[in-house]
Amino acid sequence: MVEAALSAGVVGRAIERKTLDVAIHDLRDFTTDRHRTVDDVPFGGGPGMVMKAEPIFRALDAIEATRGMPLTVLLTSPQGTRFTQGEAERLSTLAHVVLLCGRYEGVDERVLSRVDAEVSIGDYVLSGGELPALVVLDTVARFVPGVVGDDQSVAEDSFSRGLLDFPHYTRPAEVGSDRVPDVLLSGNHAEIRRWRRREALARTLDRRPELLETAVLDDEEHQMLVELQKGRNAEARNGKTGT
Ligand code: JD8
Repeated sequence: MVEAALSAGVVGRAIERKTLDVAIHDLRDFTTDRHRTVDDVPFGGGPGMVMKAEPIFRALDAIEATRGMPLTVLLTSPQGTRFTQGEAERLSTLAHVVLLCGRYEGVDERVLSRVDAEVSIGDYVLSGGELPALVVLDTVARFVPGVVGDDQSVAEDSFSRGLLDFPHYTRPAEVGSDRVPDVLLSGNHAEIRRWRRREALARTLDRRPELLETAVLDDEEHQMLVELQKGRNAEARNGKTGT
């Protein structure tokens, strides 16, 4: 599952080019019994199985020995603190990060003695930590210089600015009767930039208003936001009175 995901796309190509160094480790390779057992029944009883601590400790020891310190260990878990764009940027500056993925009901609590942080990608239940680990890796990798072809586009990525993205269009200029906004065909790049900033603000106000509390806006964007809010308030009033 992890190998397949890492062979594709921007991150896959960065690994091929050696811009990113990613290794996958199978916890079963760090077991000592004939059945390569990584899980066991929970103390105290109950349904499901728990990941054993020792294979995880042996795997971390081996990674430390072969790849060296300093090493930051993250455990993907529904109990983790929410993984964000800001956290991804911070992780991208670290020399070496281990993403520990569990399965079953989770890992033996004593594994946490070797874990620097528990991260969750969101409030929904997945069946294991591999998809979250891939999400974290993909997001962090984009901040590593050279992974994304255009550094400019990383800096402008919508969540790095704290806003939703503006609408995108490509050819043809007309699909049925649905036309691309004239401004995008105008060749007026100052106008296009202004339109995109206003659209990004309008969408954020409409769909994710809480993002505006922490978004970094310049004076012109603040002014745009004030105008958009006036427009919305007017609409709300007219809605009430039926005008
Ligand atoms: C790691 C095992 C499955 C979780 C019983 C289903 C992250 N945002 C997230 N949602 N789910 C996970 C996640 C789920 C995991 C493991 C991460 C290891 N499971 C368990 C508890 C309930 N099963 C996650 N990050």
